[in-house]
Amino acid sequence: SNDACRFGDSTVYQIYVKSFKDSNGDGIGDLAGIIEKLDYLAELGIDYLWLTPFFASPLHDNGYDVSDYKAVNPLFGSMDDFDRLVEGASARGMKIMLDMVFNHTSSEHTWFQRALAGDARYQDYYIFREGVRDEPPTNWKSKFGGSAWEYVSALGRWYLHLFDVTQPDLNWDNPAVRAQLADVVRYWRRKGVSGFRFDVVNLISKPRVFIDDLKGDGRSLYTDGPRIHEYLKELVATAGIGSMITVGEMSSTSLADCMRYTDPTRHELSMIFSFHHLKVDYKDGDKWSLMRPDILRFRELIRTWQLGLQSCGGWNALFLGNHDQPRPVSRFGDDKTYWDVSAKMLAIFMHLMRGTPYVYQGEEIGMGNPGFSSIEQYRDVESLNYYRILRHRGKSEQEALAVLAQRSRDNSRTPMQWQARTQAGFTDGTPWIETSRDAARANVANEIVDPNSIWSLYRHLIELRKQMPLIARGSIAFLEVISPKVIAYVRELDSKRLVVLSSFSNAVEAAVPAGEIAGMRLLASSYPTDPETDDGIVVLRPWEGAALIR
Ligand code: TEU
Ligand code: CA
Repeated sequence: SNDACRFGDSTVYQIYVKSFKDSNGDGIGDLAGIIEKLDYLAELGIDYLWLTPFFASPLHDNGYDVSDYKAVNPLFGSMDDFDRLVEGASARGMKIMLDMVFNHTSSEHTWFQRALAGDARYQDYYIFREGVRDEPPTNWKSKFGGSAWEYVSALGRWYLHLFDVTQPDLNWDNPAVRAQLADVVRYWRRKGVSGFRFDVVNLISKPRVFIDDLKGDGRSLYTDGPRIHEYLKELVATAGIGSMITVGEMSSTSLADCMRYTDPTRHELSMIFSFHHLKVDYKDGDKWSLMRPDILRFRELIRTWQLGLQSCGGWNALFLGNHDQPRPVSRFGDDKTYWDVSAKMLAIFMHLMRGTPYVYQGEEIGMGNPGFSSIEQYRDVESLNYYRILRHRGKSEQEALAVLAQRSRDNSRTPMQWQARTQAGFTDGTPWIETSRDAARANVANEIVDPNSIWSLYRHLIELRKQMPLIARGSIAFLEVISPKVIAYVRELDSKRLVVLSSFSNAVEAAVPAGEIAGMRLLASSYPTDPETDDGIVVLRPWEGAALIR
């Protein structure tokens, strides 16, 4: 079935609050800064703003370590700022989505502090195991490096942290925990929030018994766990958010589970983020081993997930980047010779698929990786940990830095580039992380006035989705292609047909028989002219992305 998701004509914009706009010169983006830019976001045509966590936090993981779910971190502003933001967005027809980090809290959360002080009730909020030092309960690894267990000598117990040691995992098998978290969602819903993103939500249901993972780091034992579907359904029902936009971040998930998460008849979530299509440049599955993206695999994963979720009426969140990923134009495009052409191809490819597109701040102006070359430039806990691990594994300083320059999460966390001036117009002070040097070519001020800019194409694509039911709710199928560097898909609704051709190549590539696009009109392209044909074959120019309609 092609049942339309209620959010098929919407586009979400992800704001990494710390790096979007600083209003008071302390070098840290804030809520008041977002308010200053609401007109900008409305002009781009955005429907939902997803804000990364701005709650009380010691910021060991930039806010994904929450110490009070109902308080605003004073570094980012006040509750009053938040209320003004909701109002200002609503006055411009935009809605707010918040990021709920419910797999873990900060170790500074009062629940964890009470647990550490010996309160049994709060110890049951987390995952503590009796044991002796040097013998962790299992061999599981933290996603940020090292063991997933930390020993607390005073208690003679270990606690589980799938992320940083300052991010203890919550015990969702405790009904009191589930009630507390549903209460947090209700709190923000009452404050005028219209949707939610749930951080690593498929990791919340841990196995009944904790055993060693003989083949890996533990993820096969705790991912999409035994009661995950039950817990999601319960959370959505008790928080009363079943009609809202909800997106689950699904770490190392399976298609079968994502079909269940988004099948509308199951009342779990409206859509999911999965990451398999982004791991196609991990050599042997290792994020820290470099390889060029394998486009054949990428195509196969996109196809499988698009068709899989279509088959059950489920729904994909469409994205190529976020605050944890390198910049798409540097990773899947060519940020040097074909900078704007390849950024435009990626935009067309992503925006016209079946799903709801998510634009990560700066993507709409083609921001690339900043090319950091010294460890002092990095801020992210994961990058700093892995720098040490890579050095320990015998990599030279230069080699370790070359890996970080491609893989660090800080690649996408540099300040948003508003203008071609000092600190790209992000702050009047010193930013918390260095501004990229590509602000001269990639910035809002220049692109917003140029009808041929990357930005103008994003605006066009966002508008098309609202105007054309074919894009919002048409079916999708994939065409056979000649070159392994080309992806071709077709959207159909009633008698309308849209063909999207995307070339992930620096060279000229043969795509499909010319008959596939005969008599069609160009709707969007990374080049100013129609695709060329040669001897009955559509031949794409370097990084050509073309959408044709009939
Ligand atoms: O990320 C979850 C996650 O597993 C990753 O994308 C993570 O960045 C990757 O595994 C590292 O290689 C979410 C948030 O988006 C991220 O910013 C947080 O750090 C993480 O959860 C913990 O809350
Ligand atoms: Ca600030």
